Amino acid sequence: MMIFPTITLTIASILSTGQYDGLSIVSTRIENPKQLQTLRDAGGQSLACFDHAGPTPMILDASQIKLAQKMQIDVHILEPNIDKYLLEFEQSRQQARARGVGGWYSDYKTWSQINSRLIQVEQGSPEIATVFTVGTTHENRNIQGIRITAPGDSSQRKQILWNGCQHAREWVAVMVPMYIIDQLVEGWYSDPEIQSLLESTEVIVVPIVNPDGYEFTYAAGGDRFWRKNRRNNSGSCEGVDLNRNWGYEWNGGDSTSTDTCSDVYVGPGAFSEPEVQSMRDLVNQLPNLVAHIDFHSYSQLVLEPWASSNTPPPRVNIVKALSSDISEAIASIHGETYVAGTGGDLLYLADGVFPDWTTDSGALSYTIELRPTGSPGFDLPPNEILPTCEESFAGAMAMLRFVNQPVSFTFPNGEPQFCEAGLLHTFPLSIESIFEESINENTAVLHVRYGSDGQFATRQIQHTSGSIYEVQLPVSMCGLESEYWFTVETTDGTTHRHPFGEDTFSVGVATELVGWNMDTNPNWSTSGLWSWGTPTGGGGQYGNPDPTGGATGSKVYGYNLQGDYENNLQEKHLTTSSIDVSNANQVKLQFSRYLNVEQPSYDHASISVKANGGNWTSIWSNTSEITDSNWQTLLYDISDVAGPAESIEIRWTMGDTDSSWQYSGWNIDDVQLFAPDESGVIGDVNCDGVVDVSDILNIISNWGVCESVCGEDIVPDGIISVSDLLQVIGNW
Ligand code: 0X9
Ligand code: ZN
Repeated sequence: MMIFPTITLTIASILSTGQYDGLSIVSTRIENPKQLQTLRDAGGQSLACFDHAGPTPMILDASQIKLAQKMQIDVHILEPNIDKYLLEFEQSRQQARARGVGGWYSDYKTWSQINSRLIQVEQGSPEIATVFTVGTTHENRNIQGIRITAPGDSSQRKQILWNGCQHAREWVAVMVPMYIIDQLVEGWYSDPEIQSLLESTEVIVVPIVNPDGYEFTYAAGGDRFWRKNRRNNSGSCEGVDLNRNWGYEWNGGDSTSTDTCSDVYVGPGAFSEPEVQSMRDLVNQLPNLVAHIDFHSYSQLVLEPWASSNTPPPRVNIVKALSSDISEAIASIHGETYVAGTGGDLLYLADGVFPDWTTDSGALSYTIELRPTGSPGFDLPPNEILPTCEESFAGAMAMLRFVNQPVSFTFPNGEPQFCEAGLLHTFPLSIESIFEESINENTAVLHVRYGSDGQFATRQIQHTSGSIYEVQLPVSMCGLESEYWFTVETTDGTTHRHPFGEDTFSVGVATELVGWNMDTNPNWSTSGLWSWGTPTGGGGQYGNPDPTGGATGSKVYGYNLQGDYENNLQEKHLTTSSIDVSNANQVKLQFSRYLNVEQPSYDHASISVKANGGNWTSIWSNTSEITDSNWQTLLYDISDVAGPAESIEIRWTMGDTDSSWQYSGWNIDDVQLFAPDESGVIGDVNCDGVVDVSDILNIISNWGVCESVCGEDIVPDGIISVSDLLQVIGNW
């Protein structure tokens, strides 16, 4: 094994520098940006800027830890010996390489290894891949990029930019763009979908925007925790934070600093850095740039614009539709949650960042913070490189598909889950054009059938106003779920289907056992500041303020309708009266939620159920900070507790809470208990479970128009006709 001595040498050289002597990796509970600034000014290094969602990891020496404690910041030592920690990480890399699981993705790669692989990709697939130099750094390294698109004239194709590693220490953010390149190139030969996407799109990937900094994190005498580039600031501290150097809101004061020693140093001027200049010039040469992802680590987030303010970005619905597509696609691979939302809600505001600048240039732009969620931060174990790449590729594919599907369909109030049998279930649908195409508002159509077989009926969807349409979804009388999809035409005559391809939506059928729309006071029992009434939009010291009305109507049950919950709160409950569920063996709880609460290390919100006067069983409690800025409809299966019971009570709990950071707490509306219907039989008109002559007779005697929903209207097009007869016969 020739490779052994070199590795030992690297490890030895890491150990020999002594640069981390006396330093510890600590977890701090920073309360405000000023505290962070004070620690930074004293020479402390933050590993995650300022993160209001929880503890901020930092590298501090003994005196800085004392200073933090003096400011009443909780400090918890995670790693007292950084050299030992880095040595162990180095050993885990060595083992991962030796095992070789994941092939090229078994371990992180240096700048030159990345460049060699880019060249290999180009040499293997010159018809679709072209390597180019984006620009040159302070230390004269080339920033390399690759363009991937089908052969032929690409001037009319949409363009997407994916880049990694503005921040030197975020190693996995280099591997992910490399994997995307590999998969697209491989897919060009084997996957018809990727072939067709590359015929309509040009993909530009720049895996390492900051090669000087990246090399410094590997170098003997370098620093594994380096973030910035390597500008010589002619003083004791080097480097500019490239992701603070962009010309959009440059040096605006949100997570920025003019101190050269700061990790968020903005640089001497907007676009002062060669790396940022070259990426800017690249983007300026992409006339059809429609979407951009700037990959970072870590926290597992899909961050929407703007980073620099809480103002909604242009095309906010579309921005959110794509981030939720990306987040869902990521979760579908290994089940990992990457929360989608704005920086202001999920992380912190930051000025002068790359995706804000591309957003301003008209693209749909995101920051993706890769694995892990927290510890061990930048040193993601090598065996997680490949899974991180796989899930991120799925996210990238979601973006590729999205920009090639120029009409976006979204459910402003969420996708319906269960509907009552035999009713027209009405809900809003938003249909928006993503690019220039305009939508022909009279052509929105619902395609629906009962059960998962047979002919779909079509029903017109009415336009309400703006991008909003009203869907009236028929729900079968006999327990069959409704399966459905939508189409709309753009004025160029093209029909767009949602969901894409052959996919469909479906809603289950359920009977409402009991429901409270909160328009009248249910008079449930309360403690603390729980009360019924109209929320006032107050509070929001952290997170978002309360709403100013209900999900429907104006009244809700809320914890402090005037504002935030209290510090040092004991559990305070809102408890329903006793509910009879003796006739249901499966019970689902649905309600609308508008909740803001700090993460559960500090503050708690929960829901519990008790059966037959027994003990409370928790069915949900917050597992992270929650900052709702919209009403959401949520569904919980409470059959385990309520299924076998005669009667139940449900309670919502606020608290306990800790001694600081107040949020606006619970708001609750439209509480319903459902019992799902047993599945029905296709073709069965009278819900007796058999398809027979009585069903035919029913159809004939009700021949003609069906107002609302009718059992005889088996193909639910609103007319009882031959198509319904044929369904009966076909399912005899
Ligand atoms: O601070 C940054 O530049 C990014 N986070 S990182 O930990 N990788 O440094 C976040 C940039 C985007 N930020 C917001 N949307 N707030
Ligand atoms: Zn970063």
